[in-house]
Amino acid sequence: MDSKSRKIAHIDMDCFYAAVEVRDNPLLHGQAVAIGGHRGHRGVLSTCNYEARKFGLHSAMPTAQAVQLCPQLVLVSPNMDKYRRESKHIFAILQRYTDKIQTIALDEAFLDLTHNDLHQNSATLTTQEIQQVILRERKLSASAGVAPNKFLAKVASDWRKPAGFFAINPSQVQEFVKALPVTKIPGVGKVLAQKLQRLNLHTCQDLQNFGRFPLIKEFGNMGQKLYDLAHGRDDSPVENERIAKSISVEETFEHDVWGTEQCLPHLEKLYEKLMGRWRQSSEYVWAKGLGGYTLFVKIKYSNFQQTTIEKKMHGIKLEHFVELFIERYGANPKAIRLLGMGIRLPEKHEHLQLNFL
Ligand code: TTP
Ligand code: MG
Repeated sequence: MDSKSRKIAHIDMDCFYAAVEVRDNPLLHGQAVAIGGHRGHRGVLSTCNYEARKFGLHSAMPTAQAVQLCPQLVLVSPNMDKYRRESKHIFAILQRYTDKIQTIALDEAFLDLTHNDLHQNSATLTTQEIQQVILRERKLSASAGVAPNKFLAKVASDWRKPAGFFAINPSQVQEFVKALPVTKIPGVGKVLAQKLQRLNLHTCQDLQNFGRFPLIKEFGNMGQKLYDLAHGRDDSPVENERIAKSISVEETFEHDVWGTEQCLPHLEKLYEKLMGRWRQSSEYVWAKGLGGYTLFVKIKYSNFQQTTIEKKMHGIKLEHFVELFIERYGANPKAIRLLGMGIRLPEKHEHLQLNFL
C-alpha cells in the first residue's frame, strides 16, 4: 500500500425510511411501499422500497404519478422521530469501529479506516462486519463501499445496491474511473450534466482527455474539481462535524434593569427567542431524546462585571432559566445591563454515547 493511501468507507442504508417501516410492520413485508403523502394528495415520495422501484418509482416522484405506475403501492406517512432514533442506533454501531466518522445524512456516513486494527487492517472485512452487525442488530440492510477517498467510496457504496459491497483498491482507480459516467461526480446536477453532454463529455475518461485548462475555461473552479475527480483524486478528509458548542441569545438593555420582577419579562422574551433558534437548529435533531441539557444564564452588571451560571436540567423550560437566574442574582441584586441564556451542546458523538453507551 502506498504510505499516503487512505482507506475510506461509505455506508448508506437501503431505502432507509421505507426499510424501517417494513421492518416494523409485518403486513408490509413483500409489498411495494413508499413513504409520502396520502393518495390523492399533492406531494412527492420521500423514498420507496426496492419492490416499488421495480415499477420505476423513486424519491421525489409525485405521489399521484407513483400510484398510477404502481396501483397496489402502500403509502406510509413519514415518522421522522422514528428515523432519527434509528439513525442514532446505526451511528452508535459505526462508533464501535472508529471515531473518525462524518455523518452526511440520517442514513449515510463516511468512516476513515486507514488506521484500524481490526481484521489485520482490512477495511473491506471491517466494513463488511459493520454491514452484518447493522443487519443483525437493527434488522436493516446497508450498502457499503471502500476506496482510497470519499468520492470513490460513495460511488462504490452505490455500485451494488441494495445490501451490496464494492471496493476500489488504489491500483484499480485509474481503470475504474475511465468508464465512470460524469453524472456520478458529486456536484454534477442536471444543468451541469446537460452542459457536459453538449460538449460530448460523458465519462471521466472524456473529462481527462478534454484537459484541465479547457475545463477550467468552461467551468471555472468547478472545472478544476471535475478534472481532479475524473482522475479519481479527492483529498477531502473525513471530518467529524464540529457543531456549535451552544445556542444562546442575549439582550443588552437601553436602560439598566434592577430586581427580579423587572428581569422576569426579559427572561420570558429571551426564552421565546431561544426556543425559536433551538427548533431551527440542526442540533435540535441530534439532541432530541437526550436525557439532560446543560442550560445557562448570563448576567452582566452595569459595572461590566459578568457572571454565568449553568446546570444540567431535564428539558428546556422557562422555569429552569428563572431558577438559575434567581439562584445567582437573588443573593446579590444589582443593576443589570445585559441578560443572556442558552443551551450548551455536547458534540454530536457525545449525544450518541449518552444515549447508548
Ligand atoms: P437516500 O439514501 O438517498 O435514499 P434511500 O436510503 O431511501 O434509498 P437508497 O437505497 O437508494 O439509499 O436517502 C435517505 C433517506 O432520506 C430516504 O430514505 C428518505 C429521505 N429522502 C427524502 O426524504 N427525499 C429525497 O428526495 C431523498 C433522495 C431522500
Ligand atoms: Mg440510503
